[in-house]
Formats: sequence, C-alpha cells, structure tokens
Amino acid sequence: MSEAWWKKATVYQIYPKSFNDTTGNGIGDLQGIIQKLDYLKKLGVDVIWLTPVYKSPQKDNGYDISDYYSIEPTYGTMDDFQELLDETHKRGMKLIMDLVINHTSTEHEWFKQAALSKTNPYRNFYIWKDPVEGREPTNWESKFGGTAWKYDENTGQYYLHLFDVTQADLNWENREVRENVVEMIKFWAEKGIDGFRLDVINLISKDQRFPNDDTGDGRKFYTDGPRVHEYLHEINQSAFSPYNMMTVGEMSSTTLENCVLYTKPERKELDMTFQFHHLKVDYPNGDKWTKAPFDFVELKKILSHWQVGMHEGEGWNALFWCNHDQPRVVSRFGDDSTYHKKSAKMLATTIHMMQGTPYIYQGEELGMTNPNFTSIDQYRDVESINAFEMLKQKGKSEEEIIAILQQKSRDNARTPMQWSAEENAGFTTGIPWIELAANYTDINAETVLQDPDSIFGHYQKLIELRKKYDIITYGDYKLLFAEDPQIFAYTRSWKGEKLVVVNNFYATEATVKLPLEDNQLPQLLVSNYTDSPDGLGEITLRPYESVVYYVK
Ligand code: TEU
Repeated sequence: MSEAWWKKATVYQIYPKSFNDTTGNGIGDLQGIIQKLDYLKKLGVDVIWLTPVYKSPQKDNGYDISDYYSIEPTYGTMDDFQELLDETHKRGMKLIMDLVINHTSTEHEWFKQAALSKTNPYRNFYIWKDPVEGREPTNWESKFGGTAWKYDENTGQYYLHLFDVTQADLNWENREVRENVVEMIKFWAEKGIDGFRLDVINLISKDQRFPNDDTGDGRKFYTDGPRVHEYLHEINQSAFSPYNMMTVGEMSSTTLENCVLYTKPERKELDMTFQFHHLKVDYPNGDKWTKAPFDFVELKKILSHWQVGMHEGEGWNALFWCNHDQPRVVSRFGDDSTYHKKSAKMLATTIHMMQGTPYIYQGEELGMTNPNFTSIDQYRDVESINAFEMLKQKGKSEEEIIAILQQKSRDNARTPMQWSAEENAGFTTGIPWIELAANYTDINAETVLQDPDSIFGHYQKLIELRKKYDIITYGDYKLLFAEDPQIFAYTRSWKGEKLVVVNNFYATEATVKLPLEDNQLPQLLVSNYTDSPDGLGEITLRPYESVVYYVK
C-alpha cells in the first residue's frame, strides 16, 4: 500500500481576493494571507491551495492569466509570495498553486503575438479555424454561455474559448505549448512550492476533427479527450515526479473510469481528482439555472459510486462540498437558519469520514452562508452576469432570475471572509470588491474561536481523527439504507475495525438500527449533540444529528 503523505492530509482552499486585505483597496492580498497563517495552523490543515495569484486582467478572477511568471500586483510582489511560502513552511504546512493551462488570457503575450497574423510563430499556440459557411466552425458552446468561438476580424479566423471570450484555449497538440508549460511548472517548483491544483485539466485534448455536436454542446469532443492521459503522463514525468509535487486535477463532467486512470499511482499522471457529479443534484435535467431542491437519494448514490469505484480502481478522490465556484454547502444541503451549527457540522462529518483527501474552502469552517443578494448590481461573476442576460432573453422576470442566482451563483462562495463582527468583518478597511454576507456580525472567526462548541472546533476534531485512525484513510466504504429519504449512513471497514457514520440530513427525527454484531460495543468518536445515542439497538437521530461510531 502506498503511503503517500497526502492521503492523510487536509487541504484548505484560499480565494485570495476575498480572504484578507491589508492595503485597504478592498481586495485581499498575499500579506493578508501571511497574517492568517496561524489561524490555519490552529485549524490543523496540512496544505494550503491558493487559487490563481498570477498576473491577470481578472476577467475571471485570475483564471485568465496574462503572465505565468509574475504575481498579480493587486495581490503583492514575488517577494511577498516567497515570504508567504517560507512562512507556510515554517509552520509545517505546504503550499500548492493553481495551474491554469487549458487557456490563457487573450492579454497573454503568446495570444497577442498569435493574433497578429496567420504566420506568426505563436499562431499555433491557440486553436484557430476558418469560418464554415460564414459561421462558427462548430456549434460548441462556451461554459459561460453562447458560442465557444470568437471571430477575429484581423485574420479572418475564429479562436476557441471554452470559457470567457478573453480565455483562449491553448493548442496542446503543439509540442512547443507543452514544453513551455513544463518550463513554467519547473520555475514554480524551483521556488519550493509543494504542488498544483490543475484547472479544468481534462479539457486540454480536443478531438482534432472538430465535429459539430448534434445532441449537445460539444463537451463530448473535448472532455477526457483523446490525448489527455498521454499529456498528463508527460508533464508528470518531466515536472511533477522529479519535484515530488502533490497534484489534484479539476475534472469537468468526467467519468469514474477516467478518474481511475488519472490517479492510479502506477500510471503516473495525477495524485487525485475533483469530480462534480454530486454537486449537480440540484440541476434538474442538467440545468444549473433553475431554482430547485436537491435530490438527496441521488446525492448518496453518486458519492457512494465514487467511493467504491475509486477504492476498487486504486484511484484517489479529493473530497469536497465547497469551492469558489459552488454555493455554500450549509445553505445548499443543510439549514442556514435554525440548525445552522448542527447542519454545518453534520455536513462536515459526512464528507470527512469518506476515503480521499478532504478540502475545506475558506469560511466553510465558520459555516459561512450564501449572501442572498437582492440585485444584479451586487453580483460580480462573469458567469452570473451572463446567466442574468441569458435568462432575461428567455423571458424570465428579474425577480425569478435573482431567486435563481441566490441559489446558484458562484458569487455565493466569493463574499469576503468573515473574520470579526467589526465593520466589513475585519476583511478590509476600504470598500470590499464584493459585498459581505450580512450575517457576519454573528458568523465570524473571532466568535467561533471563543466558542467551545463551534463548527471550527468540529473541523479541528475531524482533521485530528484522520491523523489518528488509519481506517479513515484506508478503510473500504459501504453505503447503508440507500433509499432512506433522510439518513446518509455508511460503514468503513479495515483490518477488523469498523466505522459507522450516520447523518440525518433533515430537521425531523429518524430512527435506524446500526449493522452491529451482538458482541460489538460501539464507541462514539464524534457527534454534533452533547448527548448522542450510544449506538446500541435502534437509535433515533434528532434534526441534523450526526454520529460516528468506532467498533473493534
Ligand atoms: O472551473 C471549471 C468549471 O467547469 C466550473 O466549475 C465552472 O465554474 C462551472 O462549469 C460554471 O458553471 C474552473 C475554475 O474553478 C473556475 O473558477 C474558472 O472560471 C474556470 O475553471 C475557467 O478557468
């Protein structure tokens, strides 16, 4: 069995723009992160993942990089970055960066050159196609709405952008692109960073026939594409393995089969993958832009499918509920009012007791909620603003659209970190780039650190348990009561030990009987009520109650 260190690690994701501002310009910065390292150490996380801090016009908050070799000036300097890295290491934590190599900003020098003429040496760094019958080369759609092709008047061709029009897809078929990427990875590795999260990495290999998609949006022609495994193996061998980097790939609309291939150690591609199928259980018929309740039974099935499948295939899951693209989980699958604390803890336990490496997104440890913005003027995200226009064209009223955005917008995760009850939650002394959630006066780091029964304390405990009990890392997984409409329960088994994890996802009581032998005495490891049941016989779980028993 491989003993990779990251199998017992917990990762904390920082969205620098919204983390902590030390200059008063309303935007978080690297010095702000340095100030909070002790807070993260206290939480007990092992690794910090920084979303992109490279130079960028910020059309997509840094996922549009114009220079891979410099730090975005609003965040600080390369010296600040080095200081952050050193200070992180001093505290025994690691730092991984975001690697955005499916596309660059159209302000990147490569693209500026490429756009000059069809014969420019950089032309082939991107994907250019002639018009077909005076129109886009294919009917592929951008993930942010509309066509994925942009016509360039100057040279009479279209370029591909699977995301924003300012995010041009790189042409991975071009060896020079791959060589440049490897060189850039080495530059950061030499600085001493510990790994990378790879943005939409399963989209880098496009079907070179560039066909029209008669039944969809084009996804099937570039998702887990023909040469993606080859490319990842190549980067692994030339850059990740030599520097012993930890890698986690973000996989858009992927499959279990592919994620096994991406992460099976002997294939030497990546260490682990994020998949998103469990976060589409509130997209009826695959449509994100609808206000809808979530399908609980489906949620259990999907997570269980990935637990069992990755275990059997010897792959490795990144475990998460939240990131900067997803609504806050306590608002989404929990209860952000009456049972705020209880449901936030229950959700944490549900995901942290699974097999994989857990990721905590900034503020999740406080139980931060969706902000419920009431006007489109409060939204900042390009995807939300595009969706607003698109839904308006479809005839929806502004009121209906705001209700959808309140549930679905990526900005739900991007409101400033709530440090204290002071003005702007202590995030900035200036005007924050995006408004705060109004509840920061109650939900903030200062308050939780004084509360012996806090959500933060619960996360601390889960992180410690992972370190202490090998079964959490290695045990196999079995879903219990699959069709139960309110209980998410599973067992983990390993070397004669057993964990039984039982979570009530609703505000009404539920009774279950644990699958224990007569002579087995369950020991309660963690729960979210002070007087949880002992686990013997039938147990009744109160609203959002969550219990973990250890049996030997
Ligand atoms: O996200 C990729 C992605 O496909 C989604 O999570 C995306 O936000 C969703 O499909 C929209 O409905 C990554 C980054 O995490 C995201 O912030 C970037 O905008 C995107 O790639 C482009 O770099």
